[in-house]
Amino acid sequence: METIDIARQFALEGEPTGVKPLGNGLINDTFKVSTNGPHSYVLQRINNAIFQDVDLLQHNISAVTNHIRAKLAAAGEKDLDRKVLKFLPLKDSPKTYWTDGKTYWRVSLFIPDAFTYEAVTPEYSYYAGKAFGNFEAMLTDLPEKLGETIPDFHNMELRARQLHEAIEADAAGRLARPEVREMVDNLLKYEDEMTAAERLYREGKLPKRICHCDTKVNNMMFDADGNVLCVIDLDTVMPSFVFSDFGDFLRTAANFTAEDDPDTSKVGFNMEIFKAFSKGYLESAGVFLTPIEKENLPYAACLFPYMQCVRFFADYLNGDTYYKIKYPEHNWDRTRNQWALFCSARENVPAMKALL
Ligand code: GN1
Ligand code: MG
Repeated sequence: METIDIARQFALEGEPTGVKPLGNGLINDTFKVSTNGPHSYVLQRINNAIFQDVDLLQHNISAVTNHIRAKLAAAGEKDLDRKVLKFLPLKDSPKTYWTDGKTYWRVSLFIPDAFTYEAVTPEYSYYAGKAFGNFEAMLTDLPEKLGETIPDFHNMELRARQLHEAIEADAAGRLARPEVREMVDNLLKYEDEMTAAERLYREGKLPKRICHCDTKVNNMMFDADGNVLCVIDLDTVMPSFVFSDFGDFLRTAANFTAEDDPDTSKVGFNMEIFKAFSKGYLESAGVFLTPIEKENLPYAACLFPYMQCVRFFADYLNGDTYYKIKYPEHNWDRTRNQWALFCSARENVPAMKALL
């Protein structure tokens, strides 16, 4: 079926008139649908090889967006459709996704005059920190239990195991190159240090909370004046350590360059962004964070470059089966980039501790 006909399965206002690609996510395929009605829409093909339980996925997303919408409405917010995503039901059912048995699709309202950025200033980072902290705060009293849309998504022990399996299999024969082997040695050296969160959790010292788990800088929408509108890309909202949201924002926003820049001399951890983001985050999340969570925020800033490095590298060794790539060595460039970022973040830990 053509994408425009898939859009027609949803309860749109008006008729769809055109479909064109939107955004640059590494997992789902996203399109903008224009119509002859008052709104445009976002049509997304859900990658169901990765999100295998689409029913659970959409249930989570509805629970989260309805809860936030109700809170904002109660607080007197007027611009609700720009402050929280709104997913549409099908024409003939309350379900918020459509499937032909092979592919899975959903539609949300397109938010007009909204912008996402691949890089932000300290000022924007401060607002983003506040907004992500707020997002977590609003979900602390979510009545429904959320399932894990990707089980153990940010579990570093699992990610390390997957790396060991990828090394063992060397499916694409990429371990033959000395610099690739060297990356294995680099990563294994820090495995113990980086799996500290899972140990703290088992000892009962670290809680799981509902987190966004994909707080890449480009998942925050701003209006034309730089005010935060809302958080997008809600597929991975699930119980996790708060380190996920703190760490993944900094992994993308505090890097001096993009996560896949092959020139690693441009990579580095920007402490100005760290300072501004932490300030915003602690202003909104500080009220519910425990001392252990706060103490470990510098660890989180190192953990996410490390975990992403492990994930990109495992995918590279597996022959590029998970992330979309634009050229054959893309995952290798991402790996080197995230390794350089991890090293830079680690050097800055004393400065981070001093700031916090
Ligand atoms: C993926 O879909 P996107 O591009 O927002 C990935 C994240 C990674 C990110 C790396 C479900 O996010 O975990 O951090 O790529 N999402 C999933 O850029 O694996
Ligand atoms: Mg995204």
